[in-house]
Amino acid sequence: MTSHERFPIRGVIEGFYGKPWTHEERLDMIDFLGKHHFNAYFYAPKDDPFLRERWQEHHPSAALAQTDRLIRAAHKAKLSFYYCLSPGLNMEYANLAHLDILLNKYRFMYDRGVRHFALQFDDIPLALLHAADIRKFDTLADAHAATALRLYDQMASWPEPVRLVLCPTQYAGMGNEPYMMRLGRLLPEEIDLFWTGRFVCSPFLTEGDAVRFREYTGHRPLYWDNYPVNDLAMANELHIGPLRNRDAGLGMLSAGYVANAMEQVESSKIPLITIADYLRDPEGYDPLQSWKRAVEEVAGADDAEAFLRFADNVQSSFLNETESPVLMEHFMQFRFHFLYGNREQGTRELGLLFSAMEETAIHLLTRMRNRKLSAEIRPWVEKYRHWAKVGQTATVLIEAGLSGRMPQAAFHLLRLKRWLKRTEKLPQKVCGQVMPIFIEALMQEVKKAT
Ligand code: 14T
Repeated sequence: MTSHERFPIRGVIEGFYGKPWTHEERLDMIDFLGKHHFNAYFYAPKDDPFLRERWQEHHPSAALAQTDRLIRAAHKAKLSFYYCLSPGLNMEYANLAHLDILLNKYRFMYDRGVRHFALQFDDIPLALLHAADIRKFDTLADAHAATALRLYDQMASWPEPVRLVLCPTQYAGMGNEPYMMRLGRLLPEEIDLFWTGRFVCSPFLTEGDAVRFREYTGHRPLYWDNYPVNDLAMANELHIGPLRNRDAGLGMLSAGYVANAMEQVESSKIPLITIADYLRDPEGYDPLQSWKRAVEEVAGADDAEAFLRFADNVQSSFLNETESPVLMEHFMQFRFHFLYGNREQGTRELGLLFSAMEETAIHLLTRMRNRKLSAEIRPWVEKYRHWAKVGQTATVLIEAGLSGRMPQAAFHLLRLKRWLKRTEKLPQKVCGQVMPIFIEALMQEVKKAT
């Protein structure tokens, strides 16, 4: 086996569905990546029509002027700028005119200084659709390999060397699917293949799977990790927790690691810093320690504590099932006090907990230094503030019940139901099932008492 640098490609891909980053956000992200040990930025927003639906057309000149500035900024930051085209929605692979248009579109960017390219066939049907393609190719893998090989061959005649990365249509799985095996066998090892692991969003990426992927396809995988991305069905989650469950040995077994980021560019920096830590030292990587440092850097030292108190309730994702562990512990202790100890003291502490929760929310909404971060997380903080209101109302209901003031208790029960309804209308995922479980338990107590 040839000697191999650890994670040769360390990148971030703007590869999500939804509102693409603005030019300023991209410049800021490129600067950020350069300072954090990354070496590649992949330009691939799903909602830039000139990369996908209208791949045959050139970007309008205003967009091109901006791309020129991004390319220069990336090179200044020592990042490879990957220009990613997705022609698969309607391309006829057998059509030489289509191949020429595609090649010319890459060449156009080559002339503007780009040396890194991706050919993306993700999220299209796994079957050949055009009659000419069905006549010419046995399988979709043959068509994709022929397209990539022809491009790569023609790129080889350009003055300076270029790199080509390919995103397969079946980018998730074990690597032993017929499409993936055939594609891998037909392409030389220097054309890297994107792979998201066993699933589109893989809870674990393991050394064993990486070794098998290489045996099946003849390629070390280029990880496309769908974290922290939160598009489509995940849009109500905010992925601000640390990277987890990626084996330490992937560096030597892969062609690299590319993280798909969130539309929320500032929030993305938190998990991306933990990813940078993992890529720099996978054996020493400690998710929680890295996360705290990342929050201090992005939110700022003055606001880090408040941010972490909030983020404790916004950490669940496919990487981590835990939600609101601190809140849960408080509820466990409250139940102990309520059942066996000092009920008044328990209830008082509960009230303090929910006031602190509201105070944290207001701090983040109004006083956080990083205003961009504050604006991005606002819908989730609003949900958090609503849960604080639910909790406060529940507490006064408990107090009224304990002291036998039944008319007041009935009144607060109505208020509680109203707050609960308002809160449940907000779709953001905050506190997971921890608050609903607490309220459900309280409602059962109320039922018993009446
Ligand atoms: F190419 C890929 F490796 C990939 O992950 N493609 C998309 C990606 O752009 C998107 O951001 C990501 C997370 O939603 O997942 C892929 O898109 C999907 C995946 C699905 F399973 C879109 C719809 C799906 F049903």
